[in-house]
Amino acid sequence: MAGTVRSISLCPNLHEDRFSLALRARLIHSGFVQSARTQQSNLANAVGIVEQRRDADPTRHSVSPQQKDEQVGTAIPPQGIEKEENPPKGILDVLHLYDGRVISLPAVMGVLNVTPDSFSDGGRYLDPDRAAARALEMEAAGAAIIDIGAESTRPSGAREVSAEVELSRLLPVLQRLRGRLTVPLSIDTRKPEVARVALDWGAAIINDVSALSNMAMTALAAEWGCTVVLMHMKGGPEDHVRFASYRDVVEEVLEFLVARTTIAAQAGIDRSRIILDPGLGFAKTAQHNLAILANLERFCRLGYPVLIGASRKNFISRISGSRDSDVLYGTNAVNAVAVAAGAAIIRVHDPEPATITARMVAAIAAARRA
Ligand code: HH2
Repeated sequence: MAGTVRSISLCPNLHEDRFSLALRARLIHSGFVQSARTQQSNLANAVGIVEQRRDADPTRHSVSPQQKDEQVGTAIPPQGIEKEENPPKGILDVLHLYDGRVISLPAVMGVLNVTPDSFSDGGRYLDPDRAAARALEMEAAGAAIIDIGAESTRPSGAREVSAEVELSRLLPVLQRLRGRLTVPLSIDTRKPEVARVALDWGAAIINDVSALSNMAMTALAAEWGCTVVLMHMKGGPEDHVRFASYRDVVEEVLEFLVARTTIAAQAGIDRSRIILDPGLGFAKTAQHNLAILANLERFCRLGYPVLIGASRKNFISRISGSRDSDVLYGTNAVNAVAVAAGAAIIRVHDPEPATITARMVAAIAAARRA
């Protein structure tokens, strides 16, 4: 099994290995194979995880035999879901990936945009060496997942690019990260051709801002057994701003996400592989974003891990001010509220402050439950 696991990042295109991995991950999830650290659920244990990780060989491959079934990520204790919500056990305090790795929740997802035009870091990481260095830097700063995207979805002026262009930006970075990045990679794309290549190169999560609107993407996720982020948006990245109109934004986004989970389940995607995201800033005004954040517990009560991507978005600078420090503090405030409400993953450009924020809020939530 150890050789099988290693082969996912070193020998792309080995279908048998992929299916062995998917099967093992399913067995772990269903309890037939016990994850070594699944039972850890308090702050002391979480700190222990980090200490063990620091002792581990820092040069190990992205999916090494030792790393299999290990929790990855920071010393953030389990999230603040109220007991009476009775979330499905083993899903919300940890996230099991198809390759056997386990992420402690809440977790920080570091954003890496290898684009010329992303709204906040466009052009900074087009050079593959800089991009790879940034991924490793974010990992060192506490990111438990690195989300890499090669097409901007910014609210104004985003242009769809071809799969070839996306891949030409992504591949050199994936090549440089292979064997160097310890934490899981997520691929931010709407295109199944792009997602397939990223999975071949070791990605474990598909972050699809169109919530699997392309059936080929749905089939791909089901085939691999990988985790998928289903995000709410109306329209596409090019024109979603035009669709920022709702009868009741919270109800409509909830209904949309529940409907997408049904479609995913019908296509054979296990519910343990689904992460939900209300899509802050996508076809939403500042008021819509605030309404969602004010009602975030309702999203978390659906029983799926919830991802919140507020980092540096327009509504934050409108409220907290537009200097870099204003935007950072505003982002931290949103992340604190999100984790307190039960969000499992916060997607950020600045992993270090997000990690500290999440750790602090989650520790308070754990104390409240104790
Ligand atoms: N936001 C952006 C991109 N991808 N994915 C999810 N799941 N949730 C989000 O909120 C989200 C996302 C936009 O941010 P960024 O990647 O920094 O910008 P750009 O799309 O311009 O590259």
